[in-house]
Amino acid sequence: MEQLLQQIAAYKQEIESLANNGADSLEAYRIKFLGTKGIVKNLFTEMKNVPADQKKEFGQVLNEFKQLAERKYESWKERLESTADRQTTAIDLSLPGDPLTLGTRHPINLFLNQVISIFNRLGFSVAEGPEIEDDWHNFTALNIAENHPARDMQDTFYIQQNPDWVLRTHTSNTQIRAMERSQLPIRIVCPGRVYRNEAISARSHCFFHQIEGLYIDENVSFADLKQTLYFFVQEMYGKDIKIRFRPSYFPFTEPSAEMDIQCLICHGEGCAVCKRTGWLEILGCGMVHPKVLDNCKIDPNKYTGFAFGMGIERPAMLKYGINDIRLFSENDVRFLRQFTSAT
Ligand code: 2U9
Repeated sequence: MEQLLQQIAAYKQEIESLANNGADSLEAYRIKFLGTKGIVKNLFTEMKNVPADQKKEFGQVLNEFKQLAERKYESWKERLESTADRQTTAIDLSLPGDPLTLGTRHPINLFLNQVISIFNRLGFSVAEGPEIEDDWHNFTALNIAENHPARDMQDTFYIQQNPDWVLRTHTSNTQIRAMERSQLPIRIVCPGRVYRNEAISARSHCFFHQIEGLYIDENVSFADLKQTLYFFVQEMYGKDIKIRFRPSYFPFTEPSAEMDIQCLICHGEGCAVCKRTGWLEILGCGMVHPKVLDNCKIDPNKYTGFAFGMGIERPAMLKYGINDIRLFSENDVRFLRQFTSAT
């Protein structure tokens, strides 16, 4: 009797310590304790060896133990069933999935990436530079004189703490830095944000984006410039695009020119977009001024180069049918979500 009671106490402990694992463990438990050859059955067969005067007491202990083992089985089973229930109701495979909201590329970057990819194919790599720039890299090195109107407070944002610093007015600062640093030849395009102190309207903003290009080597000619830019617009707007060059003036190039493409809307007939001229001005360009080469310690007698610059917002507005430049910088997701493809 004593021995049996000890045995039962040990079984009770075992039952209490069971971790309530999965359905497999539950079945193993059922067979071990409650099965036809299980522990409970075996203990009942031990009854016959218990002295008659102790049978009643032993019977009670045994019944109690049996109930404990059965309760354990029932509660364990119940728990398993209820979690299985929850799992099947939580994931209803017949419901439509949650849509994955993918981000979209900003139209400015879509346009810039296309321009960059065309110049990549001609061997130009991308160079980037600071948006807060010193006077030398934004103006002086570019042959923009002290009294040039571009430096005027009306056009340039100056940094209050240091009058030598400006918000760059073009990405040309990056070309100057490349010329000061790089091994020749140089073949780079410089995309980025630039700042001008202008009133904000549907047509103009106090910051916008540019891409400029620079190619410096021995024997680079104006013919190279024309062919490169012609290739660019053909890739961008189609093989049949018509172009023209008009003479112009920039302090950092000599000679300088502006390049027009035939109007994309009226194909030269004259319309509101091209102001009845049949042409759209798309970029400025020229041969790098010898003084600019000299400023960057490049020998102008040995090396020549061409440069160009174009604004991004105007042609991007034309391409995507956007009528207000402010939309680019308002971050309205209803606007941004409309640009879903790479084109
Ligand atoms: C270096 C030397 C020369 C870059 C150039 C232009 C002409 C030009 C404008 C286009 C529209 C600026 O965004 S815009 O307002 N740019 O017309 N940019 S040549 O010439 C350089 C640049 C760097 C060292």
